[in-house]
Parts: sequence; C-alpha cells; structure tokens
Amino acid sequence: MSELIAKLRAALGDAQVLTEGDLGAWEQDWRRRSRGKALAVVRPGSTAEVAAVVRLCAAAGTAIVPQGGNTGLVVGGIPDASGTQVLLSLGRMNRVRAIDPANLTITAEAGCVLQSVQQAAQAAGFLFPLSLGSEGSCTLGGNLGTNAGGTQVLRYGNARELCLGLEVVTPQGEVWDGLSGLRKDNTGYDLRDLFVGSEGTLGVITAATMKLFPQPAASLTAWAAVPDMESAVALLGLAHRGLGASLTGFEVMGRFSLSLVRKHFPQLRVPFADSSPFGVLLECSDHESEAHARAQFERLLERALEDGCATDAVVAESLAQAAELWHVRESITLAQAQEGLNIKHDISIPVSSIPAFCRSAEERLLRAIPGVRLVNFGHLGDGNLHFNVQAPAGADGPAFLREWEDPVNTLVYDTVQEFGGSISAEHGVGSLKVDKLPHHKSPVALGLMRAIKQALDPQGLMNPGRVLHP
Ligand code: FAD
Ligand code: 2HG
Ligand code: ZN
Repeated sequence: MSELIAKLRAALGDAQVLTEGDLGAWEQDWRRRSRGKALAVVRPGSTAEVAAVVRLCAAAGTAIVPQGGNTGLVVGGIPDASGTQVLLSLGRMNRVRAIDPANLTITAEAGCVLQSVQQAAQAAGFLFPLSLGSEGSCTLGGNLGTNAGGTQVLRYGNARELCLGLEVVTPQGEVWDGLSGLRKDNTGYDLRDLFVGSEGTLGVITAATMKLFPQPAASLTAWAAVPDMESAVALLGLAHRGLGASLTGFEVMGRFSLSLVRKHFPQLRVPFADSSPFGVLLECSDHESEAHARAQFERLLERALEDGCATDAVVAESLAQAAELWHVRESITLAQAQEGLNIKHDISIPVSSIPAFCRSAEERLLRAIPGVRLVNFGHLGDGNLHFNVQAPAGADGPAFLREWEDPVNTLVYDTVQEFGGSISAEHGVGSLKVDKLPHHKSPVALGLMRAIKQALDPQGLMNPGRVLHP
C-alpha cells in the first residue's frame, strides 16, 4: 500500500478510501465514452477532511479529480487511465447548512443532489430554479464546477448567476470562506466567478450560497408545433414581448429528436409528432394567478397561430400533463444514448443567427456524410442548441465515431465560429473539447487562463488535462 493511501486512511478512516472492488461508478463517465483507473476513490465528509486530502495529495505530488454526481457530458470528472490520480468524491458532503428567508438564500454543501436543494427550498416556501434533466443525480458542486444551465436560464440565469458565494479548498489545501451571501461586494477581483465553471481545475468547491426566489402562484406549460427554425425564433420573439418576465422556459426539439423519444419510450405521448418539423415547449410562470397566466398564454398562442409561426398548440390542463410534456423533452438525451454512440455539440449562437447556422451546418454535414442523422434540440431561449450527430441508420456506432468524430467536430465548430458562437454553452470543456479550445479562443484569452491556472495551481495537480492542456 502506498504511503499516501495510508495517510489518507488515517485522515478519513479506512471505509472512505476505496482502492479495490468495483469502482466503475466513479471511474466511468455517464456516456460510457471513457473509463479511467483511480489510485483511490476518497470520500471526505467535511470541508476540513477535503482540505486534509488536498494537503496530503499536494505533498505527495498526486493529482486530484473532483467528482459530484458524475453526470457530466464532456469526460471531465473521471480519472485518467494511469492509476495515479485520486478521485475525490463529494457525495458525502450533502447537508443543507442554512436557509435565510430574508436574504433569499440557501447555503448547501457541494455534494447535495440538485433535486434535494430544490426540495429544501420548496419546503421553506421558495423556488430554487436551477433545473436540469440530470437533477436527480447531479450535485450542486458539479453544477457550479461546470456553470450548468438547463431549462430556466432565460428567466433566472445559469449556475453562475444564481451563486452569491462559495467555500473552496485551494490547491494548497487552504479553505477560502466566501459564503457571504452578499448581493453587492466590490472588494477587488471576483474569486467566486473564477471558481464557477473552472471544472475542478482551480480548487474544490465544498459549499455554496445560492439565490432563492418566491414561488410563482402558477406555472403553465404549452407545446407548439412549428414549421421551421425561423418560426421557432419568431415565436420566441412573440413570447418575450407577450409574456415578459413570466416567460421561464423556451425549448426547441427537432422532429428526429422526438422520433427517438417515441422509439425508445413508446409510453410517452409526443404532441403533433407526425405533422411538424419542430416542437417548442414554452413555460410561463405567473405571480398573480393561474387564470391570469392562462389568459396571457392563450393570447400569445393565438397570435402565433395567426402569424403562422405555430401551426398547432396545446396548453397543459394539469400539472400532471405539464410534467408529461417536460418528460418528453428531458428524455431526448436518454433516447439518443439508447440509439447508440453519438457526437454531441453543446453550442451557443446569437439567437438571430440560429436559423442560418442550422441551415449551413446541416447542409455541410449531409454533404460530408450522406444519411447522417441530426438530433437537434435545446434551450433556444438562451441561444443554446444541442446539435448532436448520430450515425446513419444501421451504421456501426464505434466505427462511425472513430472515423467521423474529429472531422464532424471540426465542421460544426468552424461553422459555429463563422456565426459568432461558442463551442461550449453549458456542459464545459472537460477532456472532450480540450484540443478544440485553442482554435476557438483568442491567444490572449488562453494566455490569461494559463496565467490564472499557474498562479492558483502551480503544481498542476487539480484535474490536469481538463479545460487546458498541462
Ligand atoms: P460531475 O459530472 O461529477 O463533474 C463535472 C465537472 O465538475 C468535472 O470537471 C468535475 O471535476 C467538476 N466538479 C464536480 N464537483 C466539483 C466540486 N465540488 N468542485 C469543483 N469541481 C467539481 N448540463 C447542463 O448544463 N444543462 C442541462 O440541461 C443538462 N442536462 C443533462 C441531462 C442529462 C440526462 C445528463 C446526463 C446530463 C445533463 N447535463 C446538463 C450535464 C450535467 O448533468 C451537468 O454538467 C451537471 O452540472 C454536472 O454535475 P455533477 O455533479 O454530475 O458533476
Ligand atoms: C439537455 O439540455 C442536456 O437535455 C443534455 O444539456 C444535452 O444530450 C445532450 O446533448
Ligand atoms: Zn442542455
């Protein structure tokens, strides 16, 4: 047994330092794209224990990979294959520390599952709006590590915008307590914003203070059938004008994405499935009453039908019906995984350019790979598409990936750049996009990022090879 493992066991207890048995849950990524090998999986239960682990690893020159729920989609939270990295799982740090009703904040530990933070907020009469398909297993630390987005961003912002303070263990094993919960604090550089979205490469987030909101009096969901992406963008404009701040969700789903849901989850009912090239899911939250929300929503949808940007629409009649519609949307990722290996692109483009981007990228892809299938869906309200590429029907998934992953990524990301977009909107860089980043970020920006990494983590032990090459 290595000296480091003996010291980790002395600090955390034998049961929290795993080196044997099936460690697949920590070593394999959610998409089953990669499997690494950890020197050990360590499970600290407090900030002091995280700091002790980091100090011991720093002294031994051993790299650390922080991990929350392991639902990340860019292979950023698993160890590499060397068997030399410590996998630091935050799962035991799962306490809600405080809710401050007057300050409208919740302070919770990094390993809290997102859904449990939502539930704690709800039990106290508030809304915590961060909302992702993986919310039953992803964690607050992972949400902040990746600056997660999800389906409520257009109204409430992404994880960064919801975060008021952090507690972080630095790469040297010091604890930075920045859990102030202040909405205004201009005392120099914003350290909080540095750690949010840093994907475990600058330190370990151990707790966070997040914004809460009043629960709306009513929330309504509608599904609209739209003829093309131009119409979806026109409908978004109408929704912004008609609903203002009541518009809390606007998701687009291409016909092929929905056909995968129907194929792999036949029990789910997809509205207007045969008649429309795109479905749009809209959510409206109202602080007056359900009747007020419904009237606003119906006015908007009537206008959309008159203008022709929607060809059909239905408003959910009950919470159960609304949940069913959202379930369809949230099942696309799983349906696509069941269909086979695929190439994901989590991209953002200015909303105004999305129709032209889609036309151009689709045309180029089909020219390069006849029969390729496009799973195009996402958070149109944020200009964020999941422009995913699935092998032609009947093709061998692994062979397709080997041959096409790199050329397809180049084609899509070059098109994204032409249209002024970003190659990672909400999932992060991880290791899957680390080679592409230098082609799509300016040398000045990359130089600044390297300088920050060098200043905070001069030994290069925090999640090496993620975001930036070592
Ligand atoms: P992990 O996967 O464990 O880690 C992700 C990254 O964060 C890694 O780099 C890791 O090192 C780092 N990290 C984890 N914890 C910490 C910590 N405490 N301190 C510092 N760094 C840390 N993402 C979206 O943005 N929007 C979506 O709508 C969305 N939907 C999804 C739906 C499905 C079905 C799935 C499987 C994933 C989805 N995701 C989505 C991606 C993923 O769920 C999010 O990125 C989530 O925020 C990751 O949380 P996690 O706890 O699983 O993090
Ligand atoms: C979503 O919006 C997630 O459902 C996952 O970000 C996207 O599967 C994907 O590509
Ligand atoms: Zn998404």
